[in-house]
Amino acid sequence: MASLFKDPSKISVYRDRRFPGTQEEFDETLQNSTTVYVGNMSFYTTEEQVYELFSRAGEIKKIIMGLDKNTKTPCGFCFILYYSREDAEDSVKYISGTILDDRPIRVDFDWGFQEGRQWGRGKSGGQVRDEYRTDYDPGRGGYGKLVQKE
Ligand code: GTA
Repeated sequence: MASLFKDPSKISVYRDRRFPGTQEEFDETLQNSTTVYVGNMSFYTTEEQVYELFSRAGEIKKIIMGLDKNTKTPCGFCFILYYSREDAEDSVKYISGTILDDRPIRVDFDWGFQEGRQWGRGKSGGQVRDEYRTDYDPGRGGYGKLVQKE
């Protein structure tokens, strides 16, 4: 069956500022990658829960939990490395938007895990977008980090 993800411009809206290559190289890497990124996770979701849900799309090689660089605790995202491209595509197609720990999670293709990418890049140590949040989100430590500082 033809892949649903032939058009690289539609494959992911996220562009990692730290990818060491051109846009063309980034797009090509995404087309072939067997790694996915999972966002909007609860801080309390465990690696075991992630394994249980994501192994429905295929055999998992490795899970890397995203961590706050100061506290070293989960900060709401992770990377999942599959063995096969087809399983990674199924994960994006069927698991993205489903509910994990009462939250709709987002599954996105990723260019590949590198040491260092597990850490939140926000000034506070967590994820960047978490700092700008103005809502109260109990699954993510209450208010966003910038609001908490006010
Ligand atoms: N494959 O969607 C993704 C994705 N995200 C969101 C993060 N990662 C992702 N990977 C894929 N798809 O390894 C990866 C990163 C890194 C790890 C942690 O997760 O590659 P991060 O979330 O802490 O930081 O990364 P990231 O990704 O660099 O920041 P983000 O959230 O995209 O923000 C980008 C820029 O927009 C920043 O300059 C920030 O200042 C600005 N920004 C973000 N949100 C807001 C907002 N609400 N208001 C104003 N500015 C904002």
